[in-house]
Amino acid sequence: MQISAMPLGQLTSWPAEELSLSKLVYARRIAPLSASTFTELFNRVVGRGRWLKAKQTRPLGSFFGRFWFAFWLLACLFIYFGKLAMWTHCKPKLSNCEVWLQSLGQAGNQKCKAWGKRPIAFSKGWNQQAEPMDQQCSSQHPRELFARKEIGVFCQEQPRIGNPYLEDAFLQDYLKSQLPTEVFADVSLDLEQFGARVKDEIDLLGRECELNPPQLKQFDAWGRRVDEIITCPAWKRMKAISAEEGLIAEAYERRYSNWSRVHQIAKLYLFAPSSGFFSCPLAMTDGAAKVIESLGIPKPLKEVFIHLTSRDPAKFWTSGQWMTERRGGSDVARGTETVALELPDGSYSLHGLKWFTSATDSDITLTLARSMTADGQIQQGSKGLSLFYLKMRDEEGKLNGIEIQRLKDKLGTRQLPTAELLLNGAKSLKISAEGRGVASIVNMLTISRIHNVIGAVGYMRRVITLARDYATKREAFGKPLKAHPLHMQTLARMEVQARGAFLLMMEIGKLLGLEETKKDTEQDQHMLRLLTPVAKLYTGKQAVAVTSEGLECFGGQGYMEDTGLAGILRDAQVLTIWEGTTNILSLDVLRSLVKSQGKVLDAFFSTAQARLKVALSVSELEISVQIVQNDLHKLKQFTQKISLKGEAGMQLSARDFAYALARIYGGVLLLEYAARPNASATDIYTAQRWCHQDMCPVDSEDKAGSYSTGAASLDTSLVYDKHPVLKGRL
Ligand code: UCC
Repeated sequence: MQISAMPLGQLTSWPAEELSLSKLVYARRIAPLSASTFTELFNRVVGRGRWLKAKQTRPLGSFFGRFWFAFWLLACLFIYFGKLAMWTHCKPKLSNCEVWLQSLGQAGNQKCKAWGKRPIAFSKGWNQQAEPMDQQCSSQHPRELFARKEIGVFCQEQPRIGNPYLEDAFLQDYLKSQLPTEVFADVSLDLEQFGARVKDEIDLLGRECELNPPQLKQFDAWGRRVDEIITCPAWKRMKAISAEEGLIAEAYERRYSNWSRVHQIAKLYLFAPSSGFFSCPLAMTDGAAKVIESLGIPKPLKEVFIHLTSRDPAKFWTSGQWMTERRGGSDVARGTETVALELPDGSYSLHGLKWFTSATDSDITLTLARSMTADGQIQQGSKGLSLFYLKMRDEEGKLNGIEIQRLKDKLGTRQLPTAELLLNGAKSLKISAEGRGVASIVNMLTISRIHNVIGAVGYMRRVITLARDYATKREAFGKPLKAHPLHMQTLARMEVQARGAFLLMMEIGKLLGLEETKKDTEQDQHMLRLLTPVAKLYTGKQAVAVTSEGLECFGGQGYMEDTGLAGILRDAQVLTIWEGTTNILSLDVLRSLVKSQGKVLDAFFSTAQARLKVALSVSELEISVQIVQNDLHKLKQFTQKISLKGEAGMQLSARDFAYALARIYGGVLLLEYAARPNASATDIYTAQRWCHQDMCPVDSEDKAGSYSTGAASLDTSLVYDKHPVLKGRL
């Protein structure tokens, strides 16, 4: 009789000769037997049953019986002690084990079977707690333990963020050292509460935005053109949160006078890396509010300004910034083809194609176009461009003479609806003087470039926070990563970069706050003009370098999309591109020099020297101060030498020149910060490490001949080595 066909209830009534250990064990596996039934049957088989009987009847023929008995006994012992060993081995380790491998959006496919239990609470974001492993361990039926073999018992604990304000000692100390006491008390409380919201709510929403990118629905079911951008609920929630938290309002209410910008920037810095790139529409919204304010809030824009700076989610509007057309994202003056036809009521109808428009679900936008005269004439170049304001949709929700051609397929920032738009009679208002479009929109550019800096520093901080946490959880070569000095050195270098970038960001925030409350000096104005492109280009590049280094800190997991880590690098890459590439911003630094007739540089040198003097009072900083002073001297000499060659002659060195400004000023800020009365040994060490890099690359490259006569043509020959272009064939 087959055991599988045998009713289990009849097992006890079976004659002992027909029972065997294998049948018994099999019976136990397919259905639980009570302990007493099992013992009775076992005794029958092993004790008084078949084996004894066989011994009496076939004393020599019992060999196979003994063999099977010994085999099954050993097997049972092996299984029992194996289980015990595994349980004692893994239980303490797994008690904190969370589900690193459980995939976002792929529940059921990648299940952590650490203690044999398959379904584990599926988490979409970094912060959702997976079920603690010891609970899983204790509730398992023994037969499920075998399932564990499929993936083993180890699950890496995942890196997490806590409250980003409370985890950021440098931010807290900085604010405490800079803000007036009562302002600090308010701001600190607000940031702590906001930090908790970032950790518990915003970060998860940000991840949801990443997993549910926007979609374009061009037609409805009946063939009507609708051009609807469908965004996920989390994206919409970000808009409401931005209003509630006053992420734009704070800067324009100015309740802390010139410190309001510092407060807003600190908040945006906590927000940006968790925001699912809602930081982008906020950057443009801030920029639009700034443009409108700098125009004196003209009557037709009064309501718009109220919406842009509202704390009420129902009233809050976001703005776009449409500058890029097919001919140019950098060379806006020559690349803009869009024309504006004046209508009888004084408004304008826009016609053109905008090639990249970010956050195209915004409520309003600012854009550039060329006014066309009644006889169809338009003026080319920068002087032909004016600035226009328009609403995306009319009161009924219909698009305002706009067709959404497609959404852009991007490397990163996939959370963000970036579109290609056809303007086919979009009704708009001209808000700048005729031909002053670029000069007017640069107010917006300045603000969105500052937001770019905030995003860059925010991403650096985020990847370091995660890597730092991971270094306590991940073991390699018998100890946690944090016990490996080489790993700590790598993280420390990232930290130094992030701190220098942070001080550049906050310095700009301070200067902007002074400008907006009319407390600034002429020197401050020059510094703001100069430092904005310098910080944008430098921190953008460093964000890519630091996030790339940061991904390495997680090994292969850093390269995985479902960990959420890979997206940090993809997203950071945009920071060097939009709002002006590194070279365009280097040229903007030159523009600021030329336009101010060198006054921005005078302001730079005198401010740097004055601030360095403060640092000289601390003996540990002496050598570093000397390094920076030497570099300042070299930079000054280089400037005098190169200025003789004129603007064109300076272009070849523009990037290295901007880097020198960034590194030297970063050094000045770190040294001054490290020299304050309550500075820590870490502050001093940070300043020393920063000053250890090549602070004045423009000097070293000059000495290496990079800007010499012939260097440009040698560069071209190198790039087009044996290429037809060098032989004039292309
Ligand atoms: O739109 C984009 C994406 C939006 C998303 C933003 C989110 C970021 C936040 C991230 C958060 C994490 S990307 C597209 C951005 N496009 C650009 O950045 C354009 C890049 N190109 C430039 O910057 C060029 O250098 C241009 C467009 C400024 C060059 O134009 P022109 O007309 O050739 O330049 P001109 O003739 O030198 O300057 C025209 C006027 C002059 O003033 P006037 O006429 O009074 O002499 C300049 O002094 O504009 C003035 N000007 C400036 N003023 C030019 N640049 C500046 C400046 N930076 N600051 C002050």
